[in-house]
Amino acid sequence: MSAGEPPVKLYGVPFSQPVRAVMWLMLYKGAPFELVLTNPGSKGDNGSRNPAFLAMNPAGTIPTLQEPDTGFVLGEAHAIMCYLSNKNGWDDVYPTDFRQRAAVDWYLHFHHRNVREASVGLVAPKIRKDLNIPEAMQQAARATLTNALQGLESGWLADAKYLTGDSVTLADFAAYVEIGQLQPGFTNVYDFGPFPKVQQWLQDMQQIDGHDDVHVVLRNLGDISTEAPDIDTIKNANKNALRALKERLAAMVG
Ligand SMILES: N[C@@H](CCC(=O)N[C@@H](CS)C(=O)NCC(=O)O)C(=O)O
Repeated sequence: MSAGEPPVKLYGVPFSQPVRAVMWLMLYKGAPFELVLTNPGSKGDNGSRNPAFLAMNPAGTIPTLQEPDTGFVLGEAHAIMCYLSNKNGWDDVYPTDFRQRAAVDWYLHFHHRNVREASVGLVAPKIRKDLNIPEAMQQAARATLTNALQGLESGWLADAKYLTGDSVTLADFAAYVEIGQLQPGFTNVYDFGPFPKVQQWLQDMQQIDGHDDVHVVLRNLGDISTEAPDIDTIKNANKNALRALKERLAAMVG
């Protein structure tokens, strides 16, 4: 962001994995933003399926980015992260060397029907009961996730600290918000025992600036492995997450 530019608006909620990926990137890079609370799937005033929101993003999903000065709107977390990196010259997380960049893009494309299944199979069924995700779909999603983790263990992370090499990139932020949410300490709904390299990567990612700020929501939600959280726990997790975020953003601009 250049001096004098108003902070971008980011539509979303801290519970959303792809929203967390974008927020984490922005905190990591010290780029201020305004989080515009938008309830995923709701047709209400602040909902992502409200006609006003659909006019902005026809897919009706969060995150959505809007630049107040230019009116430019963009959906899809990975498109948003690439755009911000291009615009701001964040070449460390989205390298300009075309092969290194392609390696990041490779993971970002792979993510959608593979690692993203973590939410469909393990987290959403407990938190978003309204989605009524069929048991067969949950099982298929869990199997897909396990295959993807095997790919990370024996491929992407076999000889590298991060997914595409020795330094953190957009690929890591995107992957962690899905995989990391399953850890003990957060929802605790997956056994990472067979994946030591993935476990080490998870630990390394916890050291990346901004991790704690965007994960307050999961820290507060706690272990959901045996029982789905009640509505008060969900509300409090959200409230505390927003407070933490507000504090971090205030410290950044102040
Ligand atoms: N591929 C999209 C996925 C976005 C997505 O699924 N967002 C969910 C919240 S985590 C959402 O907005 N759901 C509302 C809906 O589909 O109605 C991205 O990465 O941005």
